[in-house]
Order: sequence, then C-alpha cells, then structure tokens
Amino acid sequence: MTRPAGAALRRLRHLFSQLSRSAQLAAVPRSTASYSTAITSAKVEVNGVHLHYQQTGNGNHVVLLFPGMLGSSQTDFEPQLKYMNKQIFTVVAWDPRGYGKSIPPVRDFPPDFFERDAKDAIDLMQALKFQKFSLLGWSDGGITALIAAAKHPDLIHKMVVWGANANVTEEDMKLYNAIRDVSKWSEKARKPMEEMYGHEYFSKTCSAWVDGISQFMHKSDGDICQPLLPHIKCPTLIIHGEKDPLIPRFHPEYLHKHIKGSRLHFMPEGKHNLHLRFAGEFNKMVEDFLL
Ligand code: TYC
Repeated sequence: MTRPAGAALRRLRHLFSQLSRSAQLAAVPRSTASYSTAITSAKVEVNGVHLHYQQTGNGNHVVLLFPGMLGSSQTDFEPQLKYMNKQIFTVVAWDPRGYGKSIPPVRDFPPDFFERDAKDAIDLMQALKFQKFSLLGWSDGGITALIAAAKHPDLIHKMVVWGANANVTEEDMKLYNAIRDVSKWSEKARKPMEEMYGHEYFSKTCSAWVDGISQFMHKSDGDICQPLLPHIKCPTLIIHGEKDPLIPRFHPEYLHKHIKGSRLHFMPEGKHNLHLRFAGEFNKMVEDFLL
C-alpha cells in the first residue's frame, strides 16, 4: 500500500527532527555549587588515534558518556556535562574516532566498528587512569557501551543505555535508508552537524553509516551484539522514549530480557533525544540509579 505523499512527508520530517541534538537547557535547574564546574577539553593518543574528550566534576564516581551516530561530546551531551552533580561524579564524554573533534582519521565503518569503538573507549579510560567507571550510552553509543560492558565486566560499575538496539531488522533498515540523504533532514537536526563537520564530511559519513549499519542485515537475525548481552554483569538501566519513532519498542524489551537483572524504564513523552529534551528528568533518574 502506498501512503499519500503528504503523510509520507510528514512522517519523514518527524523522523529527521528526532536526530536533532538541540537541548532545552532552560528547563534544567542551575547548580549553585562553589566547587569547580569547569568543563575541560583535551586529546589523548589511544590505539594510534588522537581521541578528543571533555571532562568535568571532581566526584569519585566516574562516568563515561557515549554519543550517537556522527555524534560528539559537544553535540550530544551539553546538559549532562553542565548539570550532572559535580561533587559526586567525574563526567567524561568522548568523541569516537572520525566523529566530533577526533578527526583525523576520517570515519569508516568496517564490520567490527562497534567493537573498535568499545575498545577505544575502554583504552581511553585506561589512558586517563580511571580504574572503574559507569557507562551512559545513547543510541549507537548505547550499543558500544553494551559491548564494552560485556567484554570488561570487571571494569564497569553501572550502565545506562537509551535508544539502543542489539540487532537490525527489516523495519530498522527502512528507517536507516530514510535518513541517508541529509538534504532531507530538518534544519534543526542538520545545523549542528554541518557546523561540526561541514556539509561534505557530514553527508558522506551519514551515507557511510547507513552502509555500515546495513552490514548487520547479512548476519543471522541481523545480529549486532546479541550473544554478548548475557556477559553483562553490571546493574543496567534501559530507558525508552515511548514516542521514539527511530527505535521500535521491541529493541529495549529485547535488551531487558537478555541483560540479567536489568531495569526498563519508559518515558511516555520521550522521543529519541529524550536526554536533551527532558534533561532535568533524565539527569535525576540517571543520578539516582548510579548512586
Ligand atoms: N542509532 C542512531 C544514533 O546513534 C539513530 C538512529 C536510529 C538512526 C534508528 C536511524 O533508523 C534509525 N543516533
């Protein structure tokens, strides 16, 4: 059945607006603390590349934030870096290789790109001399966090993932292909990406990402990291926005079923970028879970 053109267009616009990284910071209470709230930015050499990260806070509980596809610490985590409790947490947000300010190298998508990111993330934390830490992963960053936690259970304290999926289905493939052409993205979603990357790098990398994620369709059950889930040992919170048009509900339900002892929390009004749109509520829920 073909949809009427107007409805299809509206649906596409709705999808693209989900990739918007703009946060509504006014809704988040400001900290009145007297300790340092500075956010520092640095690069460190890990596995032959110079990985960029931002860091803030003086707390004993170290948290690593993983951005989504084409994402970075700057585009994806402003309200977390600004407003998570800096006395309790030390927050590190990293740019995976080829994303954000971790360029060069140019981003590529070999079949093991999630594993490569997971190894880079763990090795970055070792380079920064953090012994044990928690993970917060959004979307593709959630997949990377799941893999890192499964492969290094001894290093990970707790984990929160949202907008993540452990496999790729036909339904997902349709959604991926719909976002390939960045000229069709909404202005709001496209702007921070074009500012970060310039039009050409952004459009090429988005198309390369769609090819990269499509590789999993050739694997049995579209597997990305399904067999690894039982190896996750840390307390895990899975958050799902009930209005997320990019991630069908069966994905968080699958994660919940296969990660032992995990908790699944639904945000009724949440869409894909729920940590930006509802930053205050998100930060509080995550902090309560991590404590
Ligand atoms: N995984 C993507 C991210 O990291 C988001 C996304 C999900 C894009 C599903 C398209 O069909 C899609 N932000």
